[in-house]
Amino acid sequence: MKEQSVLPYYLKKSDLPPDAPIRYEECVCREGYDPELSVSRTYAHEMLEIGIVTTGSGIHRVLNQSIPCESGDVYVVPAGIPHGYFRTASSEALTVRKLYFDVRDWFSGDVVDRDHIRYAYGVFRDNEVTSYAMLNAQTAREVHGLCDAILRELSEKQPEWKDAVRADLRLLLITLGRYVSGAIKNGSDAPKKERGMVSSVLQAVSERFSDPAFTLESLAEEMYVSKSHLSRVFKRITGNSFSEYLKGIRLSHACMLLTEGDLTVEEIVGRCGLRDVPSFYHSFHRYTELTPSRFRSVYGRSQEENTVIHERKEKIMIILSEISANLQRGKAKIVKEMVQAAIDEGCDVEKILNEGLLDGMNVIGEKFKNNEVYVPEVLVAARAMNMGMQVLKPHLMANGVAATGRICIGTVQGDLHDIGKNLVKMMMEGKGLEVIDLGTDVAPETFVQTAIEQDCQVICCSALLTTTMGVMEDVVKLAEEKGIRGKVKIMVGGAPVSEEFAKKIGADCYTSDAASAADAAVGFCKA
Ligand code: B1M
Repeated sequence: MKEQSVLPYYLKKSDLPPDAPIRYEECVCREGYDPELSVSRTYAHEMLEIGIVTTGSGIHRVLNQSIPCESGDVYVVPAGIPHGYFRTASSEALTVRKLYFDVRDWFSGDVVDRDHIRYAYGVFRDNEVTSYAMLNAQTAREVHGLCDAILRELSEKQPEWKDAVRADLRLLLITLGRYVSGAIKNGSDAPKKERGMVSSVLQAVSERFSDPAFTLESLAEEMYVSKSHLSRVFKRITGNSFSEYLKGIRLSHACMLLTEGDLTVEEIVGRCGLRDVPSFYHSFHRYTELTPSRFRSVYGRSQEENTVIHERKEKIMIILSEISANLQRGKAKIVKEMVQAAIDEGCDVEKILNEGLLDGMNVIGEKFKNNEVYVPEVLVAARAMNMGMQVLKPHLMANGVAATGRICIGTVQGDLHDIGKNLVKMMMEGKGLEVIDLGTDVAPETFVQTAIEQDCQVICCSALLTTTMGVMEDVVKLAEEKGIRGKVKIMVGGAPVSEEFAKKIGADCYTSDAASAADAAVGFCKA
């Protein structure tokens, strides 16, 4: 009997910051299944999907294998694996909650590396499928607990939530990994040492499957055990022969490569540690019931799509460099048009901002410093930057989510630089904050008076000149004098400002860029 009570909810989308490394989806599944339709797929190969069946029962189809699923089951699907959930005619609606963990931005270097694959790969329960893990309701409780912890971190630990969530996600993956190992057939009865041995094998496979020289023999040698012993233990605990298991991993990786790029079969064989093309064709067909080219045509991008994507990327690169070049020449109208063109091509707005507009502004800044251009050139470049930002603004806003809070922002007294301040304002508005813009050359009294009269939770000060940074300290002091320090946070930023400086003057927070300033402000407003 499955325990449904452990699944009252999972992470709620509305509670996640917009840039959280998690995508959330709840899907009500179709009736019946059709292999041609089971194409739901984690998008990037760094993504891991965790699907929890919350109601109903049906079929989870993974790589042409059908696994009966019911409420309480948790599936861990590594990236790139085509799969789909389908309800059976007699069952109540089959609902699956899905979490996608995007590890690209989150688990760099040693933390994640291939951890998620390591832990998610190759495990099954009472089943022959080797490319996913199916966990039971008890596991769900633990997963649920960890997700709860993530949720708490998200709401309580702003702005350090990224680190906290990263740590929790890691724990989550490790927990899943433990269950993945634990879910191995008869795993719970096997001696600890043997289970440890099998975990090491699973780990080694996930790390080294692409090496054709990787075999059970070489592994046994490294582990100081006999090949036959290792093979027996592996088979007893997993129910799979090592060679079949390794082949499964290699083939599932081949599936991913087939669907995601335009590599030739020879290249794919090379990258998956497979022996040769003819044996690949043979095994692939046995594994998926499709030929590689049929698999690619069903699940992957067509040649035309790949060409279109490639051409689009190139076109976007050209537009971005045009934006940068025209901004440097102060061609505001062209910059505006180019920004719109980049948007029309589907380019990410942050990419347009960073690799187009800010890139151009940085070049101008450098030239200004080296006396290669002078104030008039910088002014026209700044105008072009502002025009470009105006086009981006509604798109940055559309990316945001509703958040409540009111802040006031300005560039401090004596300072007329407003591009960075405007960017911060835009990002904050994009996150749903109400932003009162005090403009440039703002006196400490204006900041503090506005915060009192308009009931702001945060005062944001921007400064670009070393000579005007000191005004920020006056803002902090005045806020103290007026008795609002307990309820109003003060954030500072701008090129010459630093964390150390912020601490020294008693500000609450320093951030180096507009996006993290907006994150921090949302955190303060929620607190
Ligand atoms: Co002036 N300027 N400028 N300038 N200018 C700098 C800042 C300078 C570094 C150039 C240089 O010498 N290399 C230098 C300052 C040296 C210093 O003190 N350390 C300088 C100088 C000396 C001057 C004048 C004194 C020049 C003169 O007249 N001889 C003069 C001062 C005028 C005044 O303010 N009283 C002056 C004038 C101007 C213009 C008017 C011509 C123009 C400003 C136009 C405008 O803003 N509307 C201008 C510009 C454009 C620049 C540079 C080239 C570009 C600044 C910019 O907009 N960057 C700049 C050189 C450079 O930075 N490379 C320079 C793009 C913008 C997006 O970045 O503002 O840093 P930034 O914002 C960043 C982060 O800092 C952060 O988020 C943004 C990115 O995401 N951020 C925050 C900003 N505020 C934040 C607040 C936060 C958090 C993050 O929380 C509250």
